[in-house]
Amino acid sequence: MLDDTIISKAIMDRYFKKLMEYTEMDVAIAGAGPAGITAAYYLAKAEKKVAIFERKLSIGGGMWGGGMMFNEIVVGEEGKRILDEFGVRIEKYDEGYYTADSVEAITTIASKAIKAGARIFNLISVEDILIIDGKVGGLVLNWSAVELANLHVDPLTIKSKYVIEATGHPLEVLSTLVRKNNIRLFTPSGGIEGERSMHADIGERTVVENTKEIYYNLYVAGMAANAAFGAPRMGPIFGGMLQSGKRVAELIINRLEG
Ligand code: 48H
Repeated sequence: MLDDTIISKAIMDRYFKKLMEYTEMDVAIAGAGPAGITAAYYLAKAEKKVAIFERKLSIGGGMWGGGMMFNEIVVGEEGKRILDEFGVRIEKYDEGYYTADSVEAITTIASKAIKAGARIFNLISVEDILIIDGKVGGLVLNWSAVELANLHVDPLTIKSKYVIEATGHPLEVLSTLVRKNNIRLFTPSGGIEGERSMHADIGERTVVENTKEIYYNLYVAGMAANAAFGAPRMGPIFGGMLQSGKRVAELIINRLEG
């Protein structure tokens, strides 16, 4: 006969063991969209200890919805190479334009990241950032339910050598960092430059260029990178998100191993 309390104990035991293991790590990522998950995959593949904290019940950010809820995504040549590496099926649409089923894309990328050793903690919101000696040193976390219910419950903190801000358009981690601390970011104005209107070609290119360290030990990736550095959005072409995730992983691996 099944014992109900063994089921409860198994979940609590296993979950808290998992969470305890990730109180300190190499890289903590805010946001499990395509950029954050791709970054986690490449970091885990390089045997770095990495976890993603995602506010929502579901992972995948804006990728599920393709464009206007049509669940197909478009990628260019470089995005195609990354999707090939993940084993996502793609179809050529035109010269330099490829499509993939957005559900297949995000589930496959997430599965590869987790199997490579990355951990994803869903239902946890990043509400603040840990600063140690003037540098980013980790994330301040709370249950998303606490945030949603607007309860007065204090958060918990984890430490990481590097943090990746991959929360997409709203740029939540960076906005909090700027709002609460009198600091200058590594941007031209020293502040958040802000996202510009649509231009797929420029947006796709700049999202990779803008993937970099924006404050000591804090990197921006994905849509957050363009929002931070004042570059355009690019619509439902997702190759730049994948390239940005790969790029941020490479930059941090070099720092960790350099
Ligand atoms: C924990 C959080 C918090 C928080 C947010 O929006 P995303 O999909 O981000 P990217 O950069 O991987 O991909 C962007 C892409 O989806 C997109 O929007 C594009 C290409 N837009 C172009 C256009 O023109 O519109 O994922 C971010 C994730 C989401 O799952 C959020 O729930 C999560 O971050 N998140 N998680 N703590 N404070 N804030």
